[in-house]
Amino acid sequence: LASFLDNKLSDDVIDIQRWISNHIKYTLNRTRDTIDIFGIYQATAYSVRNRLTERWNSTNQWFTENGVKQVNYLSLEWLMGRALQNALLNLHLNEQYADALRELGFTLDDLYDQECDAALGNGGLGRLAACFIDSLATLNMPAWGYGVRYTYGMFHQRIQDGYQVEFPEFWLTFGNPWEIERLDVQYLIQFGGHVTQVTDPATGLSKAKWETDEVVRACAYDTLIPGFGTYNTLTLRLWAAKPAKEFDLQVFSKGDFFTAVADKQASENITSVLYPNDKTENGHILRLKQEYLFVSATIQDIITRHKKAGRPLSQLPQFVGIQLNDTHPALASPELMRILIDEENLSWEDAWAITTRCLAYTNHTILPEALEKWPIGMMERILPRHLQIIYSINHFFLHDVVERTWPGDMGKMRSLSLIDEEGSRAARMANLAIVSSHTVNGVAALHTDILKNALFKDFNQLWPTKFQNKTNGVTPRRWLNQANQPLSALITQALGRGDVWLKDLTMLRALENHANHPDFLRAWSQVKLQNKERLALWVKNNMGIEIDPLALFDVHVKRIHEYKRQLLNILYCIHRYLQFQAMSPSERSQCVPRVVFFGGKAAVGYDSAKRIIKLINAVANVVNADPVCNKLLKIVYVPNYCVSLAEIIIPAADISQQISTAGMEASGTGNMKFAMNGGIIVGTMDGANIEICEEVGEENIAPDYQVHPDLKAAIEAIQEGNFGDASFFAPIVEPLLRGKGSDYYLINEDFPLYQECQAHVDATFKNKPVWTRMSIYNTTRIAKFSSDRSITEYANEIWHLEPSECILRP
Ligand code: 26R
Repeated sequence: LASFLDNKLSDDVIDIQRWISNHIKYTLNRTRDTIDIFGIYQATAYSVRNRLTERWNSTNQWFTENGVKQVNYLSLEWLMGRALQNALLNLHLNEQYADALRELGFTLDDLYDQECDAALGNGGLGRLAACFIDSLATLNMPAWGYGVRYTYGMFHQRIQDGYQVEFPEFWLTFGNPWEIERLDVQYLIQFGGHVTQVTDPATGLSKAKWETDEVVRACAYDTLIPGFGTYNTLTLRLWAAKPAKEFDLQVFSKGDFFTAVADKQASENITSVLYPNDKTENGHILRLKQEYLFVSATIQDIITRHKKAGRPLSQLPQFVGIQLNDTHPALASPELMRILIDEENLSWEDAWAITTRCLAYTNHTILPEALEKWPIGMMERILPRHLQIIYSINHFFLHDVVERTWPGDMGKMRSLSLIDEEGSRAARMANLAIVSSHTVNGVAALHTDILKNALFKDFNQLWPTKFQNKTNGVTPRRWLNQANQPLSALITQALGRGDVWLKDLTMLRALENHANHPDFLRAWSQVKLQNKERLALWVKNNMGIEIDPLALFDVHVKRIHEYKRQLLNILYCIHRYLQFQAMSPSERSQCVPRVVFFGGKAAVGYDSAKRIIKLINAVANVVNADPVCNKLLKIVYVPNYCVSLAEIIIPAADISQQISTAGMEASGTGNMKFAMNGGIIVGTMDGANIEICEEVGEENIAPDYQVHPDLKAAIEAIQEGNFGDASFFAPIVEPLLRGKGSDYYLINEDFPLYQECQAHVDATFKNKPVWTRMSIYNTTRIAKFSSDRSITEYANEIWHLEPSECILRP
């Protein structure tokens, strides 16, 4: 048996074909008459998964045998996108698979399009987790990702009559060939009830006993994460809620079997839906239960794995790091405390030392409405034992730490307390996360400065060494190698050392030697044109709009939010349109034609964001239908912006819009993806834009603007009804006319400089060699923003984690 099990899959085309057909026949139960393209995709996915399984088993055995420290990345969101192409490219098997499938009558590109995105996240935070786990695997870091297996991830967006309409995305309807259901990995999760003090018969000491009144089961689903150019393969473990077997048999004994069974199914609701990132959804009981189920299952799993390795709990911090992706998993702190004290009988002091040595917290936003707070009453009902523990943590913190540092300073007490006492009382999850962690980090230099000097100023005074910066990064495997194969091929050819540069983007600097060769400039702009043609084709096929690939492609894609200022961009579009209308034909012939792309989703309950979507579409309708102006300006609202669409859109951009109100975008990661693909940033000095500018050089981004009658004219055009129902747009544009105080996002203030910047873009775009060189320098100088750099810093400065490359082969 052992020798059979140790057999390794071969990379021969014929073996690949044999495995695919075996899956068609034996896994899917299909025949030559019933197989279809989706079935071919599924069988191909299963055959790739087999290879990942092989590597995954060896990797885990390797980590266990070597007794390495492992980090656990806890995130309520994972925006993974598609898996097939990523796995084939990371395994260097895409050519063999392309050949194998071609002989069977299929192209890989057709198969890729069969896969739906795994969209278990809202935006930046979820996609960052996905980039990070690719880097963790590629860098041979011993790591696990933990998340939630939502039945409904991000909604599907359609634009109907210019409005956003949300539809559920049934991503699991046809099964998910990438996940492995782990019926052998399940934990019970308890809620509700009350806490009593009992005497421990063993020690005679009084201890807390949590008598719960609800229990569900968390069931593990594993997705295997291939590293690029390494055998190492990691786990992303997602939890799904299921009814527990161990429930209240009393309900059944009362005789109402059907009601009792139906009630039990309700437990599955806990993981049924991804919550949005806006304020309106805060305070939902189901979200609190979701966060707790996630955290409890994860902590139980981490402890189980630690014990299985035969280690005492006192050694947990030597072998386990736990990274909190924002405060969403902050209950990990009281949950770890509860398990260590109530179930493992450790003392408070020992439990606290272990907890704070394991945990670290990353903050991703300073917007007050996105800072989590849980009402005390709700915590009391759902998690009474955890509330008790939070009170105790707070008590020790305020008395032993704050009071000793600043005796009698009530102001400090109020700002540092884990409990918000103003208005109705609530637990502040950021404060809990900071107190419970050994390290707190921001996600860009400016953002970390704001954390240290404003949002968490008092905490920083108390523990100045606790705060660190870890500037975000994105994985070049997905955002260059996968999304932009023509550019990736050009770089590989120009550097002449294979594709090792995909593990070390600093190598791209060498391309600057070619930046004055006309042949290289031509090849570079040819690649951009090819990507623009691909996007133009997509737009024609899916939206029926004709666009000119030679026009300047100006792209603004990200979640729709007032601080990201899609409104500034569309007001500027209106201004341009009015200008074009006023021009003579000869003046118009001097202008640079542009296509302005918008894409992104508004949170379901975010009224202003939804009005902005409608305004963009209303302006697009008018402008695109204007025979005089539509040669010079087209506006395209790409519906359902998601990871797989980003892969088509980003490589096609000449410029990208990164124009958040200064101080509000923690980092941004789209900015890095565009620059990596040679797209020039039009941006404010916000988030990571500042650092990108430092790296690529001020001369290679469109100059910063800070912003008049032109804005007023644009707003009046809206008010006159030129873009439909003026009253619908009044709530978003009228505040801009009311003066500084009501223009919260500084659209008016920044408008003049934005105009100047855009004029500069037009002038530069006409000078092709200059423009192409700018594009090249963005790619060659983006190395810092590889998530490999971010992860290396986390490993060295927060986790103290060593790489460990698996050299076991079956
Ligand atoms: C609690 C709930 C209401 C909630 C709030 C906010 C859920 C999700 C969010 C999303 C936030 C935290 C987010 O996505 N932040 C983004 O993180 C990116 C990765 O660090 C940054 O690049 C980006 O600037 C930031 O907005």
